[in-house]
Amino acid sequence: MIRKFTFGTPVPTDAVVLSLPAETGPVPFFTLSRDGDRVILTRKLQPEDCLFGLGESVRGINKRGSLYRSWNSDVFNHTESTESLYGSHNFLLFFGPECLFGVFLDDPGRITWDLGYTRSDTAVITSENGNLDLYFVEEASLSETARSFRRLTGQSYLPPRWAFGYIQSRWGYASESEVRSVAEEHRKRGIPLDGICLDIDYMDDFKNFTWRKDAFPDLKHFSAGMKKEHIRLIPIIDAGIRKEKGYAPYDSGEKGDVFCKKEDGSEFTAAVWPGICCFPDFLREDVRRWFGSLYRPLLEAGVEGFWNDMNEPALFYTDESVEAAFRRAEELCTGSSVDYEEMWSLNNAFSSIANNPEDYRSFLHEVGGKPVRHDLVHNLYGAFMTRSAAEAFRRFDPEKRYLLFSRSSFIGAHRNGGIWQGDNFSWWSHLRMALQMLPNLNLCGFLFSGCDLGGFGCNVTEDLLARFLQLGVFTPLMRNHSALHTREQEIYRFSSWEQMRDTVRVRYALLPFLYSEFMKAALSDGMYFRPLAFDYPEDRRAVRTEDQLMLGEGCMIAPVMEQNADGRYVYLPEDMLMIRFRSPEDYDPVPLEKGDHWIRCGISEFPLFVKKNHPVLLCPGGESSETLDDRTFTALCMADRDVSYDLYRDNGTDPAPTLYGHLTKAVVPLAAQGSSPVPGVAISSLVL
Ligand code: MIG
Repeated sequence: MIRKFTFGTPVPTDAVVLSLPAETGPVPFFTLSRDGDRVILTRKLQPEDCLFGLGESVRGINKRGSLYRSWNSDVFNHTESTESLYGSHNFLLFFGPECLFGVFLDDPGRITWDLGYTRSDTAVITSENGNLDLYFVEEASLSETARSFRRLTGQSYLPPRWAFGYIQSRWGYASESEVRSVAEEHRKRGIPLDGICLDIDYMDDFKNFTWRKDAFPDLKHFSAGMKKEHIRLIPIIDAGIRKEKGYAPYDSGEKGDVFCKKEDGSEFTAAVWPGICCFPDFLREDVRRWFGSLYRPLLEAGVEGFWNDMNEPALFYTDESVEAAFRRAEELCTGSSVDYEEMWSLNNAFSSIANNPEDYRSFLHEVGGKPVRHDLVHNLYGAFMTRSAAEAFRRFDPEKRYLLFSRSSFIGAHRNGGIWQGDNFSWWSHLRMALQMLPNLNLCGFLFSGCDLGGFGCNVTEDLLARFLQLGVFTPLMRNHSALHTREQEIYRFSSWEQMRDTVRVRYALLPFLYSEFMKAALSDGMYFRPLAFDYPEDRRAVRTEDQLMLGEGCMIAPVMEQNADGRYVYLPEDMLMIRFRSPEDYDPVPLEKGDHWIRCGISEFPLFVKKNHPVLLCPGGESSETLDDRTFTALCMADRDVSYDLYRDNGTDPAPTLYGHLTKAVVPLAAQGSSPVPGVAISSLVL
């Protein structure tokens, strides 16, 4: 059951697809209060209550105990205490012995989530603007509540099949020859690869929708050549458009009056990579159409995938924010020296030049012909940029699925694209953070997601990259990405590249299986990754497990996330089959009983756990998703009855993926168990 309440005059956010009548009268589950514009929801928490949700945010799977703010932010450098990341996903599930419901604030402005932070027994959710639709979702189980919420917000984005391949990315690849060499280094070593991202360096002076003619003289020819080798180019597009007469996107934008303005009617400008930029008003339909049409030359050059960046939007500086800092400096530096308090003020004055709150208050959008201050709808900007791109791809070729993932997002954008988890660091703690974020992203609809494997900022270590990749085997987006000036992070840069290659090869052996698991989750409004609580709500241990995830219908992952560890403890809420992988050809299937287990996992090993009567299908793999042999499978299953498997197998780009069928051939005959080298485990081969 879904109930809706409306406060003030909400701006359309495109978050929900069902239009429900708003109720009047008291809201359920919370005490409601007002403070000026603010709408405040307060609820007592019982000791055992757990909170799941908030999508992209730091800390645990269970969000209880901390404070979060919905305010999309460019936060390279984020840590455990960062309150806001790149996206705002305002859905939270309350789960305890006496409660089970979800609350969704369809509110694009700033929200504070004090989830047992100020008082450990109280949750306080504050909408700062007070213009919002408030939804309560109540169903019989956690999974059903999640499903009901997705019915409200719409089916998750479906990427093309090739997007499940391994993608190599690095800020700095600047020419055809560099990209070609990355491709060759992978191919020559047998490291599977499906895509290479082009970061801002492919552009002419970082100007959107241009590319450097010296470095990419014939992009169409180049991309066609790469595609023949089953490698896609995935260029980046940023939000800001450089203000420069003679640059076509600026000229047409100015002509169409598409850019956000200040109150005095002048164009709002701020510096980002290309220098001084204007910002398209993505909230306007005509502007989305205009911006979307700018992707066309790249689509015509054969590009089938994009990533959208800097769309919080990130602002390096404005004239105003620089002036304010200098003014403050002048105020402080009246004498010849400053005391330590003044020194810190000075420091703050300059560090708030970027992404300054005043700047976000200083420009306007147009909604329904009326001006709306940016800060009141801030969290929609990236989502509407994604929408603009997705709508353009559908217009360009309605028969095809494109890859699209964005940095900034809001619920609703999950229908149009995936997201990556932003600028993480090459830290073990960020490996754990990535894992913990994934189920909450899924809960908010973002199934196609993954982190920068190896870590974006600072220098990766060889073992950390290996462990990141072992998580990446299971994340729908499997992309190795790193920042300019950091240690080179391509697999082939490391002495143990063969082990990492084998890890990627396992991904490809599992690709048809993981693709099917993804499609089943997406098409049924389900979750690809779930907290263990969803499958074992009665199991107190499972409910509090923070370092393992359920995957698809019957799997569980538990990656090693500590340096120098030779394994880890894993909690099995029921009997499961462990498959400890070293390569697609070399793995240990081990049936394990419910309970705690020390699982040995040397640096080149990683486990997958599978519930009884759920087969895992391994194919022989291949160097790309398009060349892998997906007709020959080894099915592994701990079975006490005949089982079958629903396999999705299609051309990978049709708008609707097709179910190959109830894979009757995947029936694992009980008899096979007798001949299995592992007692109790059916290992059968099948050829489609
Ligand atoms: O200010 O395009 O998150 O993935 O490599 C940094 C350069 C801009 C931020 C993205 C990152 C990308 C980088 N970008």
